[in-house]
Amino acid sequence: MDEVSAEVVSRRMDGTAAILTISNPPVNALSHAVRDGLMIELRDLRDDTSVDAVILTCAGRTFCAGADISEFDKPTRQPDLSTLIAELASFAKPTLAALHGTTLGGGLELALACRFRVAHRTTRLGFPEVKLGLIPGAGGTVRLPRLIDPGAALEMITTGRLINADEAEFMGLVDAVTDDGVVSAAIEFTHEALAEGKRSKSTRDSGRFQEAGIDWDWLEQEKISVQQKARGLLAPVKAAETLIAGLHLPFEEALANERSTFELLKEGEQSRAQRYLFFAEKEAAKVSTLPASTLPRSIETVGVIGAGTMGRGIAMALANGGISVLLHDADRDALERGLAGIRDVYASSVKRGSLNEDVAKQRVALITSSPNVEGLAQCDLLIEAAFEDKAVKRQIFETLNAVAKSGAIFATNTSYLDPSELGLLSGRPADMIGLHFFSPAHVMKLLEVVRTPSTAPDVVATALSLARTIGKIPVVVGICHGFVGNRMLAARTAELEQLLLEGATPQGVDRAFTEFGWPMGPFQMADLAGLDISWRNRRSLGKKADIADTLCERGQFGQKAGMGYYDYRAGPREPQPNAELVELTARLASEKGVDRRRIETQEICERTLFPMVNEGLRILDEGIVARESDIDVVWANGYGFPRGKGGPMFWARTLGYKKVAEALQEWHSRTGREVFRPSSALSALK
Ligand code: T1G
Repeated sequence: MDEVSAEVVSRRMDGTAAILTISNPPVNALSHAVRDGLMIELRDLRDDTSVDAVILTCAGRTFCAGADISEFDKPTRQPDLSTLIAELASFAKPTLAALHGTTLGGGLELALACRFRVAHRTTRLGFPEVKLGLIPGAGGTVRLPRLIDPGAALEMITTGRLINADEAEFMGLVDAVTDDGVVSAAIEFTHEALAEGKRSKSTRDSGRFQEAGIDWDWLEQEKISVQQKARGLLAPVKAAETLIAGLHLPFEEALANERSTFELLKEGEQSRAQRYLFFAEKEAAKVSTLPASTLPRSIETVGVIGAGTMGRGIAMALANGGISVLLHDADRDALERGLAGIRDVYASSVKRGSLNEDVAKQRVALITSSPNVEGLAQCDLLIEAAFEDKAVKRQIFETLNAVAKSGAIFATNTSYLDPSELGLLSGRPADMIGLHFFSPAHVMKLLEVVRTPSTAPDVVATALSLARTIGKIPVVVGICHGFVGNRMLAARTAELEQLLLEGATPQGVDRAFTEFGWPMGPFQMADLAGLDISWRNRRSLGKKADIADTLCERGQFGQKAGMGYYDYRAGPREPQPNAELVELTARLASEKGVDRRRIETQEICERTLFPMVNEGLRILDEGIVARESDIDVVWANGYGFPRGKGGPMFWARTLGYKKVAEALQEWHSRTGREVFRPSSALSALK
């Protein structure tokens, strides 16, 4: 055993049971040193007659959280995980995994190779590989459906959903759950297993899988459902196909089939993009300019000012993270509507089965309300989520300055206003920060943390700590109009009207976007959000958009009005072409002397996505973000940029910035429109 391996795997005896402890912080990833150390121990223990059982456990906060993702771009060093797992699975003497924390991916595969599994009640288990563009590659798709219901196995592996220990015990994935020390529980379980000659349900099967109870038709239906929801992502589909194929194959062939599919995906662009995003999200939460000694302030109670859509969503996001919330709105009716709306959201989650009823009650109980500002005096953080109007926000912060306790943090959820200005108006510029949530705020992962030049370091640290607590992915951004996401969204949107005038249709543009992998296209999104919001924004800035303005003047505000870019009179889920829009665009094109023609998908993507990449490079060049990858984190978590493409900047790099620059230069020469002028940053890159 080499020096490193000896450190990461240790052995102690408890009677005749050997306890192997892995210690590879922070998450006990199954890096080479761990695999090497375990293999040496197992080979030593295999024939040791003084040892009659082996228990695997981990030090620190979690059992193995998977393979070491950082090793995937390097040559695999032996023993690889499959070899180690085969060694463990072939042990004649009882083997047990003592689970705690987040037992994930390869860590769960290691546990599946053991005869038994004992878990602490707080353990969460899952196969998140599909989120990395992968499938389990060390037996997960083969052993799991042989241990638990194959349908449940397929759902776990194709969604990457984590389950808790009780659910795992119910499914037969773990054999015992304990509220005490998991190693001592495992030792006790070992003694029982040895005494009773307890046999586990074997996950091995030398012949074809002949389990009569399997509903093969249902599994095939589930696979089709996975394909329909995959939106171009390969991993979930391959996971379903591999799991089902593996049930028809002899065990070893099934393992080989799984491994070859895993290796193919690992080398593919989608997994590279998704693994890039995984690390980019971790990086985005690190702010190198914060002094190392900076500590976050304690946040016990948060005041949310404004009980509208955003205020309700923010209140729920905080309650979902276990934080007490005081929802304030001077308008009592608005406050009542806000609370009723929150209760409805939780009730529908419980009804859908996506939220436990007791948990929902706990979260609702965390949200109190008051129409009086005095109630905000004890809040540690006050988040303004009022109407997007400077005068309204100014009045709110002046009031907060009068009632809030010293050291309270002020945050604004503004999308476009300058938090620096609001900080000065509040009288507490050092305590002011922007916390830009994305609607629906209790669902969307992204949180743009807008740092002003006056924001104190510990206020930034507090925002990052809060994001982690409530399960948000923070990106620290500087100040410009629209910060990062909305500023680039404006660049992506700039050509949409011109495309309609030149002959494109909302359906054609939206189809180009969904074929690219977006959850929906820009016109569907506009109709869903409501055209009146951007109409009000345009008028406040003195800007015009002939087509959108005309639709709004006609009261065609989108889905909520039954008409927008689409006609929803047949039902919100059956949008039809808006015949009046067809007539309007043809008339406007004629008036403007615009020749109409068929516009292909590639042109639609170039004229919308290349300008947003160009704007992203300007944003990076201006220092609004610390890293190019921060921009990808914004777009993957706030705007649905397809994760299989890594984000706008990763995608553009994969295409080649030279190609992007040349295409923009061509469109700029052809049209003269500013949106196509290549930024100096882009020109420097090509
Ligand atoms: N490999 C390498 N580093 C990892 C890692 C991993 N699997 N998981 C976490 N880290 C790093 C992370 O980058 C961060 O580093 C630090 O650990 C703390 O993470 C063969 C192929 C476990 C729930 O996908 O979901 O097994 O920033 O801040 O919020 O079939 O990390 O401190 O330098 O996220 O408490 C499958 C991914 C791999 C799990 C903990 N496993 N990790 O969350 O801490 S593929 C995963 C997570 C696989 C097999 C397949 C979370 C966590 P740094 P953190 P956390």
